[in-house]
Amino acid sequence: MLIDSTATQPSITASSAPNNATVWSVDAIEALFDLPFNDLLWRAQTVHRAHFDANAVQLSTLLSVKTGGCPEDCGYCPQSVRHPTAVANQALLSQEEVLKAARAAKAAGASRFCMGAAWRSPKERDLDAVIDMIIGVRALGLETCATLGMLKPAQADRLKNAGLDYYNHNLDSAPEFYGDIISTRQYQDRLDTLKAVRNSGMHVCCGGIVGMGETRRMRAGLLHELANLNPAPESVPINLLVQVEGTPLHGTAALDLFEFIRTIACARITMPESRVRLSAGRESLSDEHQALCFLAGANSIFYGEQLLTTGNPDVERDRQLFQRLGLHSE
Ligand code: SAM
Ligand code: DTB
Ligand code: SF4
Repeated sequence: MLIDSTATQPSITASSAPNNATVWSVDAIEALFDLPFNDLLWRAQTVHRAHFDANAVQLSTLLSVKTGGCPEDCGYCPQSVRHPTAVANQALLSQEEVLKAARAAKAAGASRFCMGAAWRSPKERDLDAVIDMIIGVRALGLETCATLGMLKPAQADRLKNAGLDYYNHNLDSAPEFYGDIISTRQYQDRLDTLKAVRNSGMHVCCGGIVGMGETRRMRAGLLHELANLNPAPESVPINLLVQVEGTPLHGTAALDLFEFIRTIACARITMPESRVRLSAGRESLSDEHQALCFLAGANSIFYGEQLLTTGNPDVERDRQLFQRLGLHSE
């Protein structure tokens, strides 16, 4: 006998807040994670199709504009000055170096160019230089994104006025796990920066990392925080920890990749209108795993051979994958 298990499951739904915002509890998100894999993917794909072209994937290219030597102690990050990694420090690039990379990204087909800096927070003169980069990249016809660490409201306003389209600042983990990973800044600091970005009128890019030794409930807790930012971030990068030698998290037990795909599906269901980005860690995924991530509702990737300091699939491999899957870029 064939049984439709979706018909026998208790319904898992979000409730509505007085201002009509959708509210997802950690319990409800954990219940999504607990669904049979096929039911979860079916549900995610249904939500995905109601909001997006199911075969379109947005392409963002990353460039590290200032590398290494960061005073923060994020346990996953090869750029922290506190971790003995092989990353070579690089001072802030010139505008011309950045524009050269942006032109190449555009020629390869990227629609957004993301500039990352290993800072706790930018100084005013750093911001002056990054603003010149933003103006130049935008003039090439690319969307712009930057991730520069914590921002004060006036700094967010300056970036918005310079034309920055997106600011990336991740929550990284559930609140209760955060202190195990980072001690030099608090969860509330991150929420404050996100508020400054939102209030400035820029689009918010905010996600996290899985595979850091967290529990399923903590993965649900991270998505709970993201989905309830109200409004949810426009762009949600889901990173699979890239284990770099010398970082405290090197050697963490690898996450079951089905659990990674479940995380993407739960992000899609709880943030139906957001771009969910299959982010760091893609180089270690097979084509088949990536196809399941797209089926689960991922509709954005980092595109180009390099993330910030670690590798990413090369452009040719991605072109072939898109062709085999009938995907097109946006
Ligand atoms: N310094 C700024 C900050 O922390 O906000 C901007 C750059 S920082 C490298 C941007 C994000 O990259 C981090 O918040 C984290 O989510 C992600 N990241 C860094 N190292 C990673 C790793 N080894 N694996 C997966 N994601 C990583
Ligand atoms: C995000 O969520 N992932 C990107 C981007 N935002 C800045 C960074 C991934 C970094 C992976 C490790 C590295 O290359 O240094
Ligand atoms: Fe510094 Fe950002 Fe790396 Fe943390 S994630 S150590 S803040 S570069």
